Amino acid sequence: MIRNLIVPRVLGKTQEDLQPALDLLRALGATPGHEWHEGGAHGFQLEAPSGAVELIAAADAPASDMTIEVADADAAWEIVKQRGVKVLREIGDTAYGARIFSVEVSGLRLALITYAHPSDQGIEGSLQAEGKRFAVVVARFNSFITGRLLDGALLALRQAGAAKDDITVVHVPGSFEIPSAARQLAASAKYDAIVCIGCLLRGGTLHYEVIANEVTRGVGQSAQETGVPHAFGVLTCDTLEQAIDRAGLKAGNKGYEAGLAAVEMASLHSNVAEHMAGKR
Ligand code: DLZ
Repeated sequence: MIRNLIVPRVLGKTQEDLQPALDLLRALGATPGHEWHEGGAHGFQLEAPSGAVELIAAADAPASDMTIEVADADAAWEIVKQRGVKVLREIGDTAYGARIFSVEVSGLRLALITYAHPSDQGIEGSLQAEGKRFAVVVARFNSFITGRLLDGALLALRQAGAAKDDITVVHVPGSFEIPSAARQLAASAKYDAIVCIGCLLRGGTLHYEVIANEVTRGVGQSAQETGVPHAFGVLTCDTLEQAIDRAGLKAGNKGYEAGLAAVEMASLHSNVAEHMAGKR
């Protein structure tokens, strides 16, 4: 039975040919998935929270190779403009109430669409991190894994537009120490979101359960009591192999996902505050 629908697009012969499209899609929030490099050929899968293949019967062929639904087309438009990507169609409204624009990158024609104005669907955060400040708390224990998670988190924050100087990385000995450092940072009121990164490997001891419970509870408590969003990028794995898989070597990088979650929650936090103040 079908497990995944993969639509391959050949964008050139070298990695440089596809790099602009890869960079843009990552900047828009696509999660890096499986990638391969063999005999001078390269493949990069990009994942999204959901995907669909649309089969169309119509007199006119669609003017794009791929349609990407985004939470906020205007925010995506800003990202595209900042990167100087070739615009095929300026942003505008459709007859069916959507916001849409299209661009061409690496020869790929992309249509970006938001089906209804966000205010019609409720309040959402966007993946725009400009002007927002982040702290990343990372455990040194199992640093082979946490280093990769940290790289993923920093990549997500930077791709979303966070300035280098607006990101503070704090190192702690192990996952058990994450909540207290996260709490101190959150309480300083200097950060819009905190990203927590660690790796717990079961190893057959009770200690694992104790630390796993404590770090989860402590991070949640810090978020609730300070009101500052905390993204949870702490892996709890039975084996090192599982941790390697989740640290970007095979299927995704949980640090990257936590970075994106922090960006979205920082944005959501502002949007909800604006809504409460009657501005939205
Ligand atoms: C002690 C310990 C153990 C057994 N396992 C892990 C682990 O898998 N991942 C992790 O991040 N930290 C571990 N630690 C260290 C504790 O988190 C903590 O740093 C020490 O108990 C000192 O307080």
